Order: sequence, then C-alpha cells, then structure tokens
Amino acid sequence: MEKGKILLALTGIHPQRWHELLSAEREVVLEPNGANDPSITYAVVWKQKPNLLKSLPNLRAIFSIGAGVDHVFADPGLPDVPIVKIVADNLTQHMVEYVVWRVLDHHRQASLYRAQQQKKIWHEPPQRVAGDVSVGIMGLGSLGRAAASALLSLGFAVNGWSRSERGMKGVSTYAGEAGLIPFLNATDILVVLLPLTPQTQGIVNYGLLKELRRRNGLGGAVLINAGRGRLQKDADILRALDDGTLKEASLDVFEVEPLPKTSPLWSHPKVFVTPHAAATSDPAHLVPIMLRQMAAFERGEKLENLVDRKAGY
Ligand code: NDP
Ligand code: OXD
Repeated sequence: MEKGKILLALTGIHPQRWHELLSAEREVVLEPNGANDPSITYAVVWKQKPNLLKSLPNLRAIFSIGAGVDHVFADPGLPDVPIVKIVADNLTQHMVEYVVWRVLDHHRQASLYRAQQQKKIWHEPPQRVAGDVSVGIMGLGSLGRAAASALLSLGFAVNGWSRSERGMKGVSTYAGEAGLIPFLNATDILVVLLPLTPQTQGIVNYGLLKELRRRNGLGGAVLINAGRGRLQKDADILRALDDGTLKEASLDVFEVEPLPKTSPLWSHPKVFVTPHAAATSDPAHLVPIMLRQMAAFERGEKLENLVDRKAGY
C-alpha cells in the first residue's frame, strides 16, 4: 500500500505540534482544508466536524488523539472504517498519577488539614491505613487496571467493575449489571474510569452514590471521576454532597466543559476541580505510536487498539 496522506481535524486543541510531528513522516492536510480529498487515507481527530470524514472517499482509518472515542462517535455521518484509540504508557502514567494523588488526598484527609492550617490548629485526627479502605474502579480497562496496580502496591483494598468478567490478581472483580450493586456496596472511594457510551451515560447518579459503603473511617464515601463528564449527573453529586451521601468529590470532568462559571461545583467546599487534565494527550509521545501503526497497516499488519463500534469504546 502507498504511504497514506493524513487529515488533521482537531477542535479545541491547537494543532501546530501535532502537525509538525506528523508532517515529519507524511503529508498532512489541516482541517478546514481536505474535505472531499481523494488522496487522504487517514484522519487524526479530536471532535471532528460533523460529516467531514464521510466526504473522504478513500479514508482507511480514523485515529483518535484521546483514549476516549465518544467525541468520534458524536459525528452523525461517521464512515464505516476502523477507529483506533490511544493506548500509551505516557497517558497511562498521567492517569495513574492523578488517581493515586486524588485517592491519597482524600484518604489522608487533606481538606481537614488545610482547614486546620488556616486556623493554626495543631490537632492529629485518627488516621486509617490504606488496607482499611477499599477503592472501587469503574472501568477496568487499560487505565483502570494500571490505576488498580498502583493502588494495590500502596496497600489499598481494590475492587473493579467492568462490562465483561475481568480477572486481576489482588483485585475483587465484578461485572455487568448484576455485579454493580455488590461492587458499590464494597467500595469506599469510587474512581470512575469508564468510557462514555449510551449504556454508561448518566450512570453516576444519586441512586448509584447511595449504594457506596459508608462504614469506613473516612467519614463518608468519596467520588473521583476522571472518565467523562456525561457519565455523571452534576446535580446529583451536589445533592449527595449536601445530604452527606458523599463526603467529598474530585472531579476532572463535567457534564458541560469548560465547567460554566455559574456552576456551584467551582466553589463547593467538598469538591476538588481540575479542568479535564487528568491525563493529557502529549503529541511527542502519541504521534510516534500513530505513525508506527500507519506504517504497519501499510505493510499489511493489523491495526492495534481498535474500537469496538458496537460497544462504542
Ligand atoms: P478501555 O476501553 O481500555 O476500558 C474501558 C473499561 O470500561 C473496560 O473495562 C470496559 O469493560 C468498561 N466498560 C465499558 N462499558 C461498560 C459498561 N456498560 N458497564 C461496565 N463496564 C463497562 O478504556 P481506557 O481505560 O483506555 O479509558 C477509559 C476512559 O477514560 C476513556 O474512555 C475516556 O473517557 C477516559 N479518559 C479520560 C481522560 C482524562 O484526562 N480525564 C484521559 C484519558 C481517558 P470490558 O473490560 O468488559 O470491556
Ligand atoms: C482522552 C482524554 O480521552 O484526554 O484521552 O480525555
């Protein structure tokens, strides 16, 4: 197969560095150019414009610059070609750091110490060890499993929930609808690392949060969401925080992004906000992986990390 040309179609992300790095090996057309271009073989995308890709008559594969691909599926005219998602050590490492950071911050009662420091209070509250706390990871995929390993090595009890049965040494695993309530009932700190699909949209709601375990010495259940904002109901999280169903939350993602300035989540004393920054897509690390995949595909090899179109992730 000939060396294919790339359409780079990114919305809300500056394309310059991606363009530079991809251009080192291949011809790259930058959106808004490229519509209907028969010489384009690959599309590298983040939130591509609707119906743009279907105008490319010789498109062979779509590469998402993120691990999540809900932004690709949002296109009503998505052509029927393979979609490749990002699986990369660099991105995984960022996510593991975020999860460990947030779990430890809640576990070691950082908000209490910050409040004490402001008032110059010298007081040591009781502190559980990690083994007394169970962290439940919703989504035991490449990011969830890596986060689970790191938490295990810190001594936390770890639960995992996935769509299909996924064994993992040292982790209590649960699967599907039948496994959801038992998983939540055994979880003190819930970490959400699910993809956004029609099945998972809105799953982190008040009813789900009510099922979390609350007899844990943390003083209540904790939510950490670094998956996608539309997995959660922002209003339900606020209700759960205000009535004590949740003790605290760390949120990296929101129903609407950027989080509107009017959202009460910004100033809620029990919420820690980051701007969808848990695991950034660094072109220096991700472009070489994409270019390697394109070259292998042209040698007749299979594309890796393909999205299951039916499952939506
Ligand atoms: P994977 O595709 O590797 O794993 C997804 C996991 O979710 C799998 O374990 C899968 O189950 C499970 N899952 C999917 N649907 C369901 C369902 N209906 N019920 C139960 N479990 C389900 O994804 P990654 O680990 O690579 O990434 C996860 C998500 O993290 C991305 O989709 C993205 O939205 C988000 N993300 C956020 C970032 C940020 O900066 N905030 C950065 C990167 C990613 P099974 O194992 O059975 O297939
Ligand atoms: C991703 C993201 O999906 O950064 O990779 O959200």
